[in-house]
Amino acid sequence: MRFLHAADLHLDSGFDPTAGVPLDEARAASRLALAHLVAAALRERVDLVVLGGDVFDRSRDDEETANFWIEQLDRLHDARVPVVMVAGNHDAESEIFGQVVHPDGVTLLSSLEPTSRVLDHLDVAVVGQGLDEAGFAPDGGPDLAAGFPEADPGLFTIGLLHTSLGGRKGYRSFAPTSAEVLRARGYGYWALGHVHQRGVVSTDPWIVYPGNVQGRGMLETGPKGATLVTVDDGQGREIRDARALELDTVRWSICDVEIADDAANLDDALARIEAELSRSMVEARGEGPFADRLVLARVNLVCPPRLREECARRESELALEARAIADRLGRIRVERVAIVGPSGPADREPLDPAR
Ligand SMILES: [Mn+2]
Repeated sequence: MRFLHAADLHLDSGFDPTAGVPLDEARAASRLALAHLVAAALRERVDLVVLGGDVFDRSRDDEETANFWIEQLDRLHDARVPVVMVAGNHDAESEIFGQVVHPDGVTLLSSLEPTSRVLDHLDVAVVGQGLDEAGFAPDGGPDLAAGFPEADPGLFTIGLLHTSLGGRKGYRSFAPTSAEVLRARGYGYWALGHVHQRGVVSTDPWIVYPGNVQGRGMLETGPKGATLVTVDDGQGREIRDARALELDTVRWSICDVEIADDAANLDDALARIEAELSRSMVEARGEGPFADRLVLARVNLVCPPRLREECARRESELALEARAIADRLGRIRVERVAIVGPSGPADREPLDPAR
């Protein structure tokens, strides 16, 4: 049995406006990521897709967003791939999300109480509860997972929850809980959503944040996509593999370019910028439709104190030169050149109200 776990699609969300990417291009990226998610489900012949919330993005969604969403679900429906999902905090705030009539085979689990969708042909149960207004209390509302039923020993059970667990820097608290509470349910896999950074919280049982499908700014750098999970069909129903798929079409990247302590001046900075930009392009390269993925790079120029003055004086000139280098290299753009001290930028993960 194979299933695809994704979350935080934030359909039609824009990018960080300071990046200078036109809004329609940014919206196109979030839609393409969903199209790629569906294509991956079909290509990998998965038996099930589970979505951990924040499909919609509240601020920008409209009827067009809903139409695109349904179109993509129809592709899964036509291939008889069931979808089970819960509402995230952004879905809960979205007016249009509540009005969507989902195609057959798509189950939106209740936000009022924990419910299950049993897939008899797979011997699988998906148990979950979405977020609603109660989750918007300052403390993130109740521990929803604590109220989930214990696993049916005859089924492989997947828990579905949009949560910040014990709290996560940069994220609002929702459905707070702990790995211990999740473990006590006896499920085979916990499909979480909300934290945009991919992470495996535990492998006993598997508790996974797949991360968002498309990064939206410099707080969301690196590969983005979904998690493809393979479960042994024999006794024990062990998880054989939980693999990250890269599905993003625009890759956010931070390039640290260090200027040597003993450098006489900034003359070799440009060569180093070019090397770093090339490296991040190679890192972002994928296969097929991802071969020419666009990279949006921030260059952090790490300047020794002795050269800070020269760095500051030449900041805009360096930015122009870095942009010219990027143009020459190909599918990469420089969002900004920032002069930082040897200790690096102060804080890369402030609270992002867009999450
Ligand atoms: Mn969220």
